[in-house]
Amino acid sequence: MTRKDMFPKGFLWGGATAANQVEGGYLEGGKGLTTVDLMPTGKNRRDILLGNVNSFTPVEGEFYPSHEAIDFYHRYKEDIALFAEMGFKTFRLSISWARIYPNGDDAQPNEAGLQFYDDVFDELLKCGIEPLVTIAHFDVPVNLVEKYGSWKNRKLVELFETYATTLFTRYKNKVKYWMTFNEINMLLHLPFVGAGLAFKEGDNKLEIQYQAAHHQLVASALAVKACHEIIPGAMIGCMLAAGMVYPYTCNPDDVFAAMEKDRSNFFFIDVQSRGEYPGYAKRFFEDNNLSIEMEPGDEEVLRNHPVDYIGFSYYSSRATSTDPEVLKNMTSGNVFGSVSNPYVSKSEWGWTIDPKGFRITANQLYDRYQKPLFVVENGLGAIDEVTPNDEINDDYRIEYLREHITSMGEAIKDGVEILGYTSWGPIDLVSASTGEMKKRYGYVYVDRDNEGNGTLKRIKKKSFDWYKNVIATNGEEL
Ligand code: BGP
Repeated sequence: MTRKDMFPKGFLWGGATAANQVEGGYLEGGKGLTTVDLMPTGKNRRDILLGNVNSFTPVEGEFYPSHEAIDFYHRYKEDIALFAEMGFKTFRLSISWARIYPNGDDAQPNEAGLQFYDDVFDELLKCGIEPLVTIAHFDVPVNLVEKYGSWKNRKLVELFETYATTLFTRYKNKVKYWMTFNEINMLLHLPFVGAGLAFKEGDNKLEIQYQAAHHQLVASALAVKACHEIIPGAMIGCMLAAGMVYPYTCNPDDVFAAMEKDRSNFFFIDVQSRGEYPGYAKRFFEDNNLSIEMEPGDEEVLRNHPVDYIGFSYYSSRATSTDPEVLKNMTSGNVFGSVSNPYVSKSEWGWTIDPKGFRITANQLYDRYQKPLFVVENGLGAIDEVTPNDEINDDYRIEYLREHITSMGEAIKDGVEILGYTSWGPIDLVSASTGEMKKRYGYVYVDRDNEGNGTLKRIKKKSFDWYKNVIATNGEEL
């Protein structure tokens, strides 16, 4: 398929990862334990992600996939060479807070951790790949959870500001594109993942979540401020787990319910981009008797330091209804439960596949914020088979990506400004929701299974050459 001039010159094609899902080396180079290091595979995982955490050290008999992940910590040169071969213009990675501040509240940063990312950035820049850095992608140093209760405590704002400032100062000559919190709305859905929140019996969970949200929002604005002060010309964005919520019918009750669901996600970006709490959020706090502590000066910080661009992930659209019968028929979609939509298909993990929804979502975000967007995650998690000749014929992945990239191109034609596209997991990595390895997103296969067996060998899939050509033709050939 050929598409002429759909993507602007300089469009940033690439791939996206997160420290905890690729690095491994979980206690190497002075790194401290993070929340993700306590998330096992298997039946106990879900409960922990939701914030029911019984142990702040790894438990004997459990398997923790982040501890070794795909060993990017030792193999980053080999992996970056593969990204360079595909022609990546950018590579999205996150920095592990606990590599820089092992306990989160140390007086001095850990030089070995800082040096590791210096080395990674140097390797990327040597290959002509622009780093795109997420400051916090689902990991909080465990010490901060135990000592302060993580993001529910105001103290985290100051500690995060110190951490972010350390990064800007150290990497100011190497990194121009930044993002504060990955999928900031995740803290409402998987609180231990999004904000390191571990609950006790009797806790008012909703209030704690929104208190943590307020702290992250202020911390994010302070990071924007510091970034602009320290790195002139840098761009720093927010990051939303996006995906429009469709009303199941045109019954106004369904339409309103869908709008409310959308707003529960937009809430974060409304604050980060428009710089103030929206009226509907104030009403929500009142209706639910939530009292959120804010300090004098917070409003001003939020107002004065909005983000430069809107980063978002898109995997699926969602749907909702007010009809109890319809609500019985649910499906997943990146932990956002959704009513099953009869007009679209689903992945092997039940995630809705809706390329048109991508165009709709991009338009919706641009209409709302009028700021450049950056698609920083999109992709298909699927089971891959390796043939005896070491081939992986992942046509299903190519098809998913082709349709989504086409839809993104349509959004650009609609007038939406998009800076770039980094598909999720250009190399197979650990799944955030399930901890599995067999849920694969990569153009590059990694020989490792759910139990941690395998040689970690990298093998190019069929999609590798396909994506290489997409980049080489700037999206003209899909
Ligand atoms: C997003 C996260 C990523 C990533 C992706 C795919 O929510 O930002 O970290 O994992 O989803 O999800 P999963 O790994 O559960 O398939």
